[in-house]
Amino acid sequence: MPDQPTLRQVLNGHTGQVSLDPKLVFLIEDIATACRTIGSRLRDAAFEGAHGLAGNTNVQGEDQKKLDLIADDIMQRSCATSPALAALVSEEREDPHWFKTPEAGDYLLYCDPLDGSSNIDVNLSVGSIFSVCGVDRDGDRQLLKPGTAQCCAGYAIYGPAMMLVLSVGTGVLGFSCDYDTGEFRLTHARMSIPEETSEFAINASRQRFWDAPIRRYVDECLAGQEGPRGRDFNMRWTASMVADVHRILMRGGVFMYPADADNRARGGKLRLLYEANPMAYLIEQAGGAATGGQDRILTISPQSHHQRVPVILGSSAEVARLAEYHAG
Ligand code: P6P
Repeated sequence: MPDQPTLRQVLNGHTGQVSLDPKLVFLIEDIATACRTIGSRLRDAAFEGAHGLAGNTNVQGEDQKKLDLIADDIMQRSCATSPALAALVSEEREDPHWFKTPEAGDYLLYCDPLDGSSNIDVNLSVGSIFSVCGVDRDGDRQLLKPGTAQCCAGYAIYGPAMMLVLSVGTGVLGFSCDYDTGEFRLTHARMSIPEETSEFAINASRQRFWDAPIRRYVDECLAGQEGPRGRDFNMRWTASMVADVHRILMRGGVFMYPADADNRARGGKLRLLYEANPMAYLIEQAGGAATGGQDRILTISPQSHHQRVPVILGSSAEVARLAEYHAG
């Protein structure tokens, strides 16, 4: 029987790592319950005929998988009764879902209920991403907050093991699911990113669209020991941001989904409120850095709920090098 502290014990301050508003503890536990349920639905999907397309598209114009909608419904139902949750912004919903008036709720939840869903039907890692901000006391319905306003961010990764990785501003905590009891237990007490790395992640099939700074960075990595970097590099691309970010939190690396000639008119590929901001928050809490190429992601002032942004994040020395190339 594992004896590591449970999520509830950590959130209630038993390990001395966090001290939280009890209403935020309730919300994080409700999010964890949703992720646990999503994880079990993914495991049973083949038996429930839940694979494949739902037959419609989301606000992004992307084909929705059946499990995208199932995960969104689970997240909404699990958090609907959370005592302090005012509103939910979801990748799968065009408009925010208000549970309570801003006066009656304390927190706002932004989520990508099932990230990387193109991996589901081929049984590769996917995840759920979440971000929490406080409600403005003046009661306005302002949901467009910069990443610096987050009070909690994290993800669940549905891989060989199901994990919940989160931060409330005091470092990054990793919890593994004990399938016998369903408890999330603290197995990674302080996740941190090495400053240096020899591993990069980018969708190389987009090379023809890249700007010069990205092309230069990747070419130098590929040149290996004989090149300007003087060492060999490894490349990974999982088509699941959660899986790539988790690998970087575990062993370092740099993840790039930059603006390019093809996506620049749309603002980039990844969504600011429920992908870039929560992941940038985690990466910075783990000692890394996160930019759109040069400027810090967390300071971007959102203009719309589903705004897309370029993302470069990971080991700080590599992110700084890429910023230098962009400046040059
Ligand atoms: P591509 C998944 O759809 C996602 O939003 C991220 O999880 C992932 O990093 C990226 O898109 C993959 O994009 O162009 O490689 O399919």
